[in-house]
Amino acid sequence: MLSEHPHRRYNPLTREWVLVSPHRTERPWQGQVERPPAPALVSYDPGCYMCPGNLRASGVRNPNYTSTFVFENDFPALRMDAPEARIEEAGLLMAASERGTCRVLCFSPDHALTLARMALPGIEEVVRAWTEQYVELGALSEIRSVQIFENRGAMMGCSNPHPHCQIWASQSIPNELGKEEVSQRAYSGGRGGCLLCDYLALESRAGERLVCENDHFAALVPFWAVWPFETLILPKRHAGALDELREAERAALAEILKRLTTRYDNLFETPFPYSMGFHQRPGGGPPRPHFHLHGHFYPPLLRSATVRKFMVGFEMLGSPQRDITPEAAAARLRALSETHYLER
Ligand code: H2U
Ligand code: ZN
Repeated sequence: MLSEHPHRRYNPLTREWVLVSPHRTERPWQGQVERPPAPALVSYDPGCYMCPGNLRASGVRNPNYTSTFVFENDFPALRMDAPEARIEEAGLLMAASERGTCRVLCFSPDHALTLARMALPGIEEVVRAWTEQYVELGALSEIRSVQIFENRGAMMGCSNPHPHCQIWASQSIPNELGKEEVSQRAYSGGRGGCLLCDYLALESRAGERLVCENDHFAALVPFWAVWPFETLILPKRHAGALDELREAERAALAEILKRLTTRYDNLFETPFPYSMGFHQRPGGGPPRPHFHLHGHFYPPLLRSATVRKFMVGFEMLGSPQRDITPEAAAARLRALSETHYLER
């Protein structure tokens, strides 16, 4: 029934529903067609504000870095010195000042690389840098959430092809992390155990939504995926954040990231656009042993490199909807090679 007919599925992390309409991709498309993204070809771009030795928009010059490189965002969305303020009128007009800090992390000095095409030791350096940032920013007394995310490709609003991610550390727990935290706490309080440990055990038995795995991590299309080729990356051992991972687990995370992003690029043989990021245990408040570290990949492409999914219409007014089943998406991703198409 689920592979053939419209139905809805429940996301236990957000407690929201998604409408699934199998076969709807067969409808004709006369809408917007995107320009397929071209891979960046030069290893150094004199006009890039992230390449080593170049000037940034702020006038600060980047060092001649050789591995990862972190800098304070020159146009931060959050500041540590935001003045304290609060408005509350009849529970209808509510606002509060928000403090935080924003950083940019370059994955590599090589302008042409992507996670998929970086060598494993380089990706391990990226995982190490993410861990350090989580620890360093999370230790600030006012910070409760450290959100690491990568926007990849112009289609996702990424401003620069140089391999990089952003880190926004904030005083409040943002909406998505907040929903997942509350759901995991409720699940654990109600029956014991961990929501994502239990979920991964179910998925390992079923197998049909798994994309790839190694000793310590699994990548799968979640049962409740919204985006066509959305995936969830889960550590197999319960850990709340990157700093709880052992050395071998961090290496395994780097490995699974390379294999998954290579499959993504191979899907349409173009650099695959996405927003990805990690949800990690928030700070402050009560202990949060129920929180399970995970990564989300949200790619917008639907049926080719040139047709994207729009979150409009029913999705804005009703609920998200998807056209291919998560099982069909997982089967397609699983069938792809782990050798990058540019390296064949
Ligand atoms: P994207 O990940 O969406 O491409 O954003 C890049 C970030 O880099 C963006 O937040 C910052 C922008 O503010 N940036 C600098 O900090 N310095 C610069 O010289 C240009 C861009
Ligand atoms: Zn560059």
